[in-house]
Amino acid sequence: MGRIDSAYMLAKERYGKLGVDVEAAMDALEKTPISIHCWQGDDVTGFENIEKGVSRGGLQATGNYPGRARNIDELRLDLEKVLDMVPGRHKVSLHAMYGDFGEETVDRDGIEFDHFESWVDWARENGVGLDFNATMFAHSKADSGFTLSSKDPGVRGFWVEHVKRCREVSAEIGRRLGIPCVHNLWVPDGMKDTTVDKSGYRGLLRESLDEIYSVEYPRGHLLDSVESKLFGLGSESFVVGSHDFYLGYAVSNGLMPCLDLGHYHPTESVADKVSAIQPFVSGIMLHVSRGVRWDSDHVVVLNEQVQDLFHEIVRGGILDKVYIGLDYFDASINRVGAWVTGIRATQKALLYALLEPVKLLKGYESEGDYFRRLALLEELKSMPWGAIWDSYCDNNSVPDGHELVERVKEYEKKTQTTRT
Ligand code: RNT
Ligand code: ZN
Repeated sequence: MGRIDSAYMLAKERYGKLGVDVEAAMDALEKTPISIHCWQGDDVTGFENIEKGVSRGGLQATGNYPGRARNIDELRLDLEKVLDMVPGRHKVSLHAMYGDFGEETVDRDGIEFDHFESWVDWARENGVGLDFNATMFAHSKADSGFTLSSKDPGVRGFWVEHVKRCREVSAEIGRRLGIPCVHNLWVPDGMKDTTVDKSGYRGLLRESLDEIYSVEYPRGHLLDSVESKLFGLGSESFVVGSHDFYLGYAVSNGLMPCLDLGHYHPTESVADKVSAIQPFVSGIMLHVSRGVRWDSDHVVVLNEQVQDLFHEIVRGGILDKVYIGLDYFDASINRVGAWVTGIRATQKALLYALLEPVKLLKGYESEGDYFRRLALLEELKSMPWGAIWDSYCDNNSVPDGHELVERVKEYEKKTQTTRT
């Protein structure tokens, strides 16, 4: 027996004693796709040939590490490299600005499925599903700070048309791949300073959303989520699409809320929201991210916040109601390495949660034996879950954490550093 196998057998035995079915945990991990965000590869730039405007909607990728993907071929090559280093089958999340536009000038209100057909072919070749996002920033018509809630009917109409088209494209992607495509909507709308007509802006956002979501698509093709935010650069005082606004809208209109880990007060627990929200919605979309002091979109690591989130999902038995997406962009380190590290950290958090003896813990809790509950929760932290992760990677023919670093460095040397 090899080193990985014998460590796995020992770990399996220890978890078995607590009543944990390790194989079932690995199975559940295998069946859970992570939606890999395409925008980590090129610092949220995209492939449009249009005048972009000055506002980036507060989205700021910082760092200038060499090797940024400069075009669609390079981005796909990088994504293929990433897929080679993560276990399981996943999805790739596109943004409207990442269409295959070639030399064509296509404004946001002109996008069509044709611009994404080559992504569908690519997804098929690489065994992934696709998700989609309307791009509501980096455009002159977003420079005022308002899109769907703009008081200018021309601006508002332009963005309504964009989102309508994005949903149409998403539904077609879902139909072609036979895997529902999640269309997530986030708008940067808000104000820097004290806002007097908050109701007016929220009323307009609601009107726009009503028009957008009045078009229905089969749920087998398209699922809709709406993403809230607490504040952004330039929208420090007021965000039209706040958590409360979108939660209300999602519940009353059958949409999924999208919870981004960077979009709440730093001490607010997103994990705790899961069991509170889930009875009232058809599903929950997640943007797993890491804020450092603010919504900074650092690479996801296995920290307490992410861990708590997955514990809540698994303990609540709602993994099948949750759609796990990533949202971070770090331009200060190798971008492929950033991608892989965050995806694997997310999967590790899920595995760790799946290995928890939930039944035993719930039993202690209902008996009122809180000392046993506390002691076991502590003990679990030093259980050999890493051996199970290593074995899972090995079964999936992907490198372990050490070899992975060498592979990223090799790719950097051979491929990424040739990009100037
Ligand atoms: C912005 C939102 C949004 C974006 C992506 C690029 O604060 O988190 O999800 O990061 O659409
Ligand atoms: Zn997000």
